[in-house]
Amino acid sequence: MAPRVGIIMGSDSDWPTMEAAAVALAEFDVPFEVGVVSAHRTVRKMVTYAETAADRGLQVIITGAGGAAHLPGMVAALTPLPVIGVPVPLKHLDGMDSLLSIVQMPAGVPVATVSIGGARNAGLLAVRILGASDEGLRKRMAQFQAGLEQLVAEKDEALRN
Ligand code: RP5
Repeated sequence: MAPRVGIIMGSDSDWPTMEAAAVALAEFDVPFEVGVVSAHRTVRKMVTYAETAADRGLQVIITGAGGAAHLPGMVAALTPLPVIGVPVPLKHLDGMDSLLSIVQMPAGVPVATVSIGGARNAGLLAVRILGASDEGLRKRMAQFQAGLEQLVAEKDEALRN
């Protein structure tokens, strides 16, 4: 199946954080591709990736980067597709540098920024975006949400017994 979501990250060192996005997409059987694309070390690759993504059939791009995390914003500037940004926490500054580098975009160039290290939510958000025009996925997301509610009810019950 052709990938509908692209997961890219600035370095292979981001993968332990970003893997959760892939896991979430796999749970919903959404085909995806994964790659390392750096805004600083592989500038031309980044431009080509972002500029060709829509024509290649991608519908959402999940981007993760740490530190001076310019990848999400640059990709958003180069593609009309929705871009989700994952601030990857590094050794210093607890990921605040990554978050602030990604979240404060200028008007006109949105990046849907999730929490520091929040790659699972990035995957789930991509499913929701696809689900807006895919009834099957939308129903599965509703079931997933019902499952969360059920889980909390069971934990609540267990606490009181
Ligand atoms: C960023 O620099 C990457 O996204 C990564 O989070 C960080 C460090 O990269 P490495 O030095 O581990 O390759 O561009």
